[in-house]
This record gives sequence, structure tokens and C-alpha cells, in this order.
Amino acid sequence: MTDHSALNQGNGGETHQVADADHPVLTTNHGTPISDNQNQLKAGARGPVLIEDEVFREKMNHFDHERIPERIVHARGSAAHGYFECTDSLSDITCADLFQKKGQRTEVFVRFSTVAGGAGSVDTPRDVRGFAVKFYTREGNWDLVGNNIPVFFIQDAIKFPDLIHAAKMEADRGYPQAATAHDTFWDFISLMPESTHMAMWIMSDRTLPRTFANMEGFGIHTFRFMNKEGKSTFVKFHWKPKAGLASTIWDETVKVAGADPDFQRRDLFERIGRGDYPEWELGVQLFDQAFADSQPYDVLDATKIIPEEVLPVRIVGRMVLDRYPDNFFAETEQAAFVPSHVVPGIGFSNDPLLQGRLFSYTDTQLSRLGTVNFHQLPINQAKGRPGGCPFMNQQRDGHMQMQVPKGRANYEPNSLARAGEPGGAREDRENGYKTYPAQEEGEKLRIRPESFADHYSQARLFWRSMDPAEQAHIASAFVFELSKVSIEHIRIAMMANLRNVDEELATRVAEGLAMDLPKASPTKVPVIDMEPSPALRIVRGPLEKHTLEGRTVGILFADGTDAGELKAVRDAVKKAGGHPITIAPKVGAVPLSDGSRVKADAQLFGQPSATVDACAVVLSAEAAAKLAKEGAAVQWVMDAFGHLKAIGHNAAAKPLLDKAGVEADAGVTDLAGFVDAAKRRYWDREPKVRTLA
Ligand code: HDE
Repeated sequence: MTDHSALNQGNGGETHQVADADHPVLTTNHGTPISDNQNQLKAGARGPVLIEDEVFREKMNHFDHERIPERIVHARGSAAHGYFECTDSLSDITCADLFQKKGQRTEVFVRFSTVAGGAGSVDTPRDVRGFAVKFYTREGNWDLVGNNIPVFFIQDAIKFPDLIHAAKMEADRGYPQAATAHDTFWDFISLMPESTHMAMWIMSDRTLPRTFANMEGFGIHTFRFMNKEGKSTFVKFHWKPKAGLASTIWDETVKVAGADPDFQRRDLFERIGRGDYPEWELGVQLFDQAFADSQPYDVLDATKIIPEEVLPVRIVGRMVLDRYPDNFFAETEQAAFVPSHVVPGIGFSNDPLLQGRLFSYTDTQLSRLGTVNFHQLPINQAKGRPGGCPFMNQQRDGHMQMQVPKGRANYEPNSLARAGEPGGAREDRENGYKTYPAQEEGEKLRIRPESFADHYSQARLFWRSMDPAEQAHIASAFVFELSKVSIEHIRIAMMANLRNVDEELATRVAEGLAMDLPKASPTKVPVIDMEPSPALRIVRGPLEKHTLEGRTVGILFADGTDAGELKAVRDAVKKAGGHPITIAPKVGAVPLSDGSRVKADAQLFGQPSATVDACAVVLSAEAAAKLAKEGAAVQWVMDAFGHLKAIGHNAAAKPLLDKAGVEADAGVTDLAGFVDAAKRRYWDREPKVRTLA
């Protein structure tokens, strides 16, 4: 008989790693030490496996249940930890703890997301981005769950399931994933004129942000601040990116999606890793009822903005994201953002979209995280309260209860303290959360107020506020999306709505689709010409920043590149705050002019120029001639030009640029002028490189 005792004692695997000083003993979930993590328990070396093998069963059982339902919307997301710092006290306006003192810091956890795609979809579809901030204040968690666009598609929450069903992949065919360019989405939009303003935003460059750090964020709804005296002030929240607003060209976005589906997640991870912490200013628009009454629209209507030119944004804080999560699932996936989670000093308005959200988010966590105890997960704990996480109440039990409450005080009131037992927590009439005692009365009605009836004036305002380059992008995006609509009457209905926005826009889109303009759709109220708001622009707007700070520069080099030139470009980029990425046909060890050999950060095929913000080409004459015959190299340069990026090059690289059709302009420079040129995009080049609507 063979002696199998050695195998049964746990040394039967090829990868033979055992516990030692660096590695603790492996155990089952209930703590039993494991002797063999390589083999199932079998009857004989080649025999059948045995069901009594708890080590195997437990491991596989746990694995089988690793996934939880993904978020019904905003499933694809990336997050980071950081802090909020109050820079201007709002103590006269709100008693919210985090706004009391200049310099006061509050921990935050922020998750950015796309809306329509599944958890595994690409980072860069044309889509709204979620911008959800959890503030761990000393008086509990406040979730400011916003987007990177200041308006929304619909006015009433009851339409949300319809909107999302129409936007997500079509029910019968299961596609498209993370894309609005399809029948059902535009069918819904064309039939819901209130969504026209948001449709303008999603066709704009706002839905193609370069990175998360280059986006604005908005709370969208009108909220309330309340101060100690109980006085209420209406407030709208704005996040302004320190890195400036920056977006991609559509062609570039499509190529980024192919080259790196995790582009924005990777950027967040790497940016934090190298200390380029994403940062935003928090701004507020504060107003009272008299201001609200004086506006040509209703401040309770989430399809409307208050232009910054009408009501300036007051900066009251800054937020820095300086720590990537340790574990994606435990933190990013299990984070539960709930807009109804507010803290003393912050309240709601009657916006019917906001009011519907106050129900939906807790409800969705129950299905997604599976228990009323989701607040006990580390990422969701109210850890800002003094003493760690002392939520105190008489709620008990439920799935996945992590706490072991002592004593009998699971009800209130009780008099147990008088008998020497712990009596549990009690309300705080003075400092506990107080709802603003707004006066309300009215008939019970399912009705939309007349003040919500204007669906086009702000869509027009948006169009007329844009830079000509952005207008061309918007018109072209409509052409692209509507050309993917296969049912003709949907396209016609959408065009009929666009005529109410702006005749020029409608004409350009119709020409791009080679269709006749239909009659404008009827409007309930006249469309007003509002004063344009330049603050809404990205291109040549107040937040377009000419800088290399936090941006990436691809440096294409190859065998024989001049060592001094390569070093000089890298150093100059770093000095200007940029992040150089050297790219070569082979990554291993590239021989330079001085005989030295250097490794490249990335390989030419793997790092298309679409993935960097500016491009330098530093080649020997031989390499330039060789690369001019290499499709990937020609495309690299051609895309850099086509995506309106700066291209710095040495003289020897010229043949490659010529082959790629690069024409001289302010963005095409020698290496000496490159770093300055690399701080921006060249919008004037665009008409030379593509036909836009
Ligand atoms: Fe959401 N939304 N939403 N939404 N939303 C969710 O909650 C919902 C809306 C936003 O990173 C869900 O936890 C309704 C506006 C973000 O985890 C769900 C309505 C704005 C995130 C939900 C809206 C948002 C969500 C899905 C119409 C900007 C991701 C998973 C009344 C102000 C949060 C979840 C994260 C997520 C419902 C409209 C932003 C189903 C009913 C407007 C950033 O509860």
C-alpha cells in the first residue's frame, strides 16, 4: 500500500508555500487552520472528491457569492478618500458643522461614475458623470450626491424609471451598452420636451471629460441651509476643479475607450499615487424666496440653472482627494450614497425630483447591499462623530448585524438607568436635527406647476453661451446620435424640438443628416431669449486652464534618439508640473545616441496618443524614416494633430510628421517651444482636420 500520510498533511501542491514569519497561518472563515490549499479532499490520489471537504466547500461557496447586484444606475464608478476644508465660514447662514470655522477639515469619500453602463463598461462613453460626496461630519454623514452637469432630464421623479429604461441597453437585444445613440433613448427624449435642456448638455463636451479631476460637480437641486436661529436660505452647490475643465474630442474619446477602458479610473489611481491630488473648490449660490420669485423660471425645477452671471457662486471650501481606496469592493462598491442623509443645518426644497430621490436611495441600498444594516459597513459608518462611530439608537438586529448591544434598553422611553442599568440614548431637543418648518397647504393633486412649463429657453441659453468650437461639437454630436436612430419619426420629432432651441442649430443638424426640417413642435409658453452665460463654456471659458500641471505628455522616441534631447524634454515637462510618459516601439532597453540604453514607460501600440494630453516626437533620422512606414507611429502623430494637441519635435522627426499630414501651426513647435505650447489645445486647427456640422 502507498503511504499518503505526507499528502494528507498538506504538502501535496506544486506551489508549495507555507506559513512563516512573513505569512500568517491560513484558516477557514471560522478559524480552523488549513494544511493544504492546493488539493481537494479525495478518496485516493486519483479518486472521487469527498463532500465532507469543508475547506473546499467553504472557499467555493464564498466565491460563488462574491458579486452583489450592481447599482441600477451609476454602476461603473471609481472613488477616493480625502478631506474638505472650510475656507469661508457660513456660520451665519447654516449651523452645519463642516461650514462653521475657516480651516476646519472634514473627511470625505467621493465616487465618480457614468450612468448608463454596467459595472464593467468603459470609463469614457458619452454620458453624464456622477459626482457623489460623502462628508463624515461630526454630526453625522452628509451625502451630496450630484452630477457633472447642473440640470437633469426630468422634472418629476416618477419619470426616472422610464428615463433609465429608455437610456440603458434595449430590452430585447441587450445593446447598446453605455450609449445614448439608439432608438429608445431618443424616442423618450423627443417625447419629453422638458429633457431638451439636458439633451443640449449631454451632446456637449461636458459628457466627454478628460479625467475626473477635470470636471465640475453640481448638487443640481435647490437645497436649504438653516442657521441656529432657524432662518432658512436656499442654496445650490457647485464644485470647481482646480485642474480646470478639460474634455476630449469625440474621435479621441472613442480611441481612448479602445486603448484603455479604465482610462479615468487609472488616471485617478495614478494621479493620487504621484501626488497630483485632484482638488475642487466648493461654491454656493445663496438666495431667498424674494430672489426665487423674481426669476423667469422655478428654482424647484431641476431642468433649470441659475446663471452664475445672475447669482455669483461664493467659494466656501476646498476638497482634496489624497488617498485611493485600499479595497475596491469594500469601499467603492459598498459605499452607499443617500441624498436624504443630511446633517443639522442642511435641508431640502420641494423640488419633486429631489423629493423622489429621498425615497429611492435607501430603497436601492436594501436591494444592493441586502440589509438595513448597510450603515455598519466601514465605508458607510458615521465615523466623523467624536469617539469613532457612535450611532446610538434602539434599532436592533437585522441581516448582518455587526454590533453586540449590551443590556435591555432596546426601547425608549425607559427608566432602566434608575435601576442602575444602561438606559440608552435620548433625543437632543436643542442640537438635534430640525426640519425647516415650511408652511405647506394645498389640494392633493397629480399636477405639474405652470412655472415648470418653459422647456426651451434655457436650452437656447446654453447653445448661445457656447464657444463656436463647442457649438460645432454639439451639432455634430446630434448628427452622430440621431443618425444611429433607425426609426425615422423619432428623428423628425427630435428635430421638431430642436427648432424651438435655435434655428441655426436645427438647420446645421438637419444638413448633417441630409433631412428636411420639420415644423417646430408646439410650445406651451413662448421661448425667451436670455442673456448668454459665458460661465457655461469649457472652450475659452473661465475654467479652461492653460497648464501642464497634472497633465500627461507622451514622448515618442526610438533607437538612436539623442540622449540629451530626450532628457531635456522629460525634465522640462516635469519642471512644468506635467507627467512625462516615454513611448517607444519596444519597451525593454532602447539604445540612445550616446550608447546608453533606457527603458520606455510604454509601448507604441499600447499607448496611443489619445491617452496623453500633449505629444513630443524625439527621433533619429533613421528611426523617423523607419517609423514613417509604421502604421502605429503615423497614427500616433496623426491623432495628436487631429485631437488638437501640441506636438513638439526635433528636426530629424520631421519625415514622420510629414507622413502624418501635420501642418505648421502654433501648436506644432520645436522642442524648445514645446512645454509652453503643450499647456493647451488648438481649437482653431479643428476645421482643418475634420468636417463638423
Ligand atoms: Fe440618482 N440614483 N436618481 N441621480 N444618482 C442612484 O442609488 C435616482 C439623480 C446620482 O456613486 C441610485 O445608490 C432617482 C440626479 C449619483 O453610488 C438610485 C432619481 C442626480 C449616483 C438613484 C435620480 C443623481 C446615483 C442607484 C430621480 C444628480 C451614484 C445606486 C428622482 C443630482 C451614487 C444608488 C454612487 C445613484 C435614483 C436622479 C446622481 C437608484 C429616483 C438628479 C451620483 O437610488
